[in-house]
Amino acid sequence: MNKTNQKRRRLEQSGRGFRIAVVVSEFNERVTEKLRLGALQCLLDHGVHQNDIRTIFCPGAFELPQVAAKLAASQSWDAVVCLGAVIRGETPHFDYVSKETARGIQDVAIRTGMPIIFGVLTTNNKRQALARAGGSHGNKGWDAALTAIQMTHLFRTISPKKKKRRV
Ligand code: INI
Repeated sequence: MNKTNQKRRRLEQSGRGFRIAVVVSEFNERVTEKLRLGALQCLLDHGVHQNDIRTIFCPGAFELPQVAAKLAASQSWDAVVCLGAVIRGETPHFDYVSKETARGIQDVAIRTGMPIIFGVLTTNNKRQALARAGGSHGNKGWDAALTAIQMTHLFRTISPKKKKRRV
């Protein structure tokens, strides 16, 4: 499968009117740029207006939760999509970065009650990462953006905006 004939999961639900922030780690940029493009395409394909999408770049995956926390605090977004690629090297560094990134992102999500989506690849090598960034295993950036739309719908179902009571 390549970029053009990939089967992509889609939603019936639209993302029209949703405001979505996408945070992209620049470490392993060759991979994360492809994740970014996948996420952007998914949002546009689901009706999110390009003016309602903001992309922010950060140095590495470890910084993703910090940026997500700032964005959540601004209360300007329905969801934040975090994109990164942590690739195993020769030292235990991979374990610290990958675990703390995952923990940090979930921490922000639970603490803020906002959908903060984990679109971070954690792979043994660059080949595996590229396969998941628009290659034979799909595009996890696309999947993360889809999850953001799903979670925004879900949260609106759980906590609908209160209607004004008539007097
Ligand atoms: N950051 C990544 O996003 N991916 C990696 O594979 C990676 N490795 O392997 O080192 C990485 N390290 C940098 C880290 O995310 C921080 O930017 C850095 O430690 C400064 O806080």
